[in-house]
Amino acid sequence: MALRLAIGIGHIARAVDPALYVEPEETIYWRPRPETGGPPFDAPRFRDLSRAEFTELIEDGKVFVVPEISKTWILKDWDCDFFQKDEEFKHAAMNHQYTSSGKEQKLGDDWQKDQTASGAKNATAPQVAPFYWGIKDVQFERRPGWTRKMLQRVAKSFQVPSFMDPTCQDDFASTPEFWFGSGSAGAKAHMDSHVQATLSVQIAGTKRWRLMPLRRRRAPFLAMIYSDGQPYENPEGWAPLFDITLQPGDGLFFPPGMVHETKNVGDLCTSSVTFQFNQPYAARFYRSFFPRIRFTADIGESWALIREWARLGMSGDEKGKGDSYEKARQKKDLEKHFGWLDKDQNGLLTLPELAKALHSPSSGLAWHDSNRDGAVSLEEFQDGFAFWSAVTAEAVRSTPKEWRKFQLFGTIENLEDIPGHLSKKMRQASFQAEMNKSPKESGEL
Ligand SMILES: O=C(O)CCC(=O)C(=O)O
Ligand SMILES: [Fe+2]
Repeated sequence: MALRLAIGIGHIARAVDPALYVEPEETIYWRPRPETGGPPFDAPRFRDLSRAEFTELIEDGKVFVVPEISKTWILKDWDCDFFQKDEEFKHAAMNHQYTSSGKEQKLGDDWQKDQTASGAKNATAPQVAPFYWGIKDVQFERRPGWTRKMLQRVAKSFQVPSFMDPTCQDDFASTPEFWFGSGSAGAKAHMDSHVQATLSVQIAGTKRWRLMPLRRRRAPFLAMIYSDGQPYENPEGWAPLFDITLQPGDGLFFPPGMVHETKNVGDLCTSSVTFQFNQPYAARFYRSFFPRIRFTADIGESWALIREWARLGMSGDEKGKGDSYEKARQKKDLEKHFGWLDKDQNGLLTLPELAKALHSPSSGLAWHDSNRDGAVSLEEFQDGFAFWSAVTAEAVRSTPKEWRKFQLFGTIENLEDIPGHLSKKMRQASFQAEMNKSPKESGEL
């Protein structure tokens, strides 16, 4: 460790050597305004966002509410009674979360008074199980009463706000899921695996959301730690950073990697819809918090995406093994690749130049553009690449040998497919490894 530190000091002006890098303080990064007191925070509310302001907020992974987002939408009137009585939708099956009764519940059934326990082992958590209609999945699976026409109807019932990229229309149209519940129903704290930012629009009733970003890690995890209800039981505890109450018409935006819990407030049956969107990605958030992102299996689907951004599409290291910071920084391939991308040879990579190598050029730009001047210099590329490479190498190196293969691309499609007994062993080993790290070491990777 001493050696790495000494090497690092040569580059102290660029605190990107993972051995020295400190992730942002959560309470400072996400506080709505500099003068805001301690957490939990309410979300800032924005009524007149420009496209540029919205892009910056999402790329940074910020949490915010846009009131009256659904003012002109057809679905703004789709409350619980609507779904129960609608001639088309009432035939569709939905899920009763956290229950395994096997009984197929239909939207048209008499479900609104159901108060089945959620089983949450936490006094402040939602104690009643909500209902979930994930009609987005009609694209991939058959369920009783589901038709593609239903999804098409949903697609015609919203409008992508003017501050969002028009391509989000297709994203919204392919990702909607509806949530319902009465009494103190709600979703137990969990993190979803998707890599995009999320928008939840409150349709009817009042709902309380509590959010906690994924936590800093001292050891890599290959087993999930943020599935439904699990955050209540992790050693780090459940410490929400945000506590937000949504009224009908409110749209809540939050980044990937955010643990969230919901709970109805009041007597009305709540109805809401959730969407994901691909433009933009939270690329600056991923860069700032990459050590914990790369050490947390729950957000593992982002690793391949980030690999492409960090490498600016450069081939090589297909398995994603990474390298030491110094070695990665000095790689000759970087200059070659940079020169190939830099069409006008002015020493700076701009969006159009990145478009030839990346699926999401703006994300590649956001990952590397530390000085936010809208272009990537060779030095920024070297820094952003070496940072990715070294954090990646550290995740692999500090994983017990027998499980290292799971850190590499191509070994297993989905970390969720690791068998339960092995997963449990891995989780215990990772928590143990964290406990064994001295506080002195914890500031480093
Ligand atoms: O709306 C809810 O109650 C839960 C939503 C949720 O978990 C999600 O949108 O990912
Ligand atoms: Fe969720």
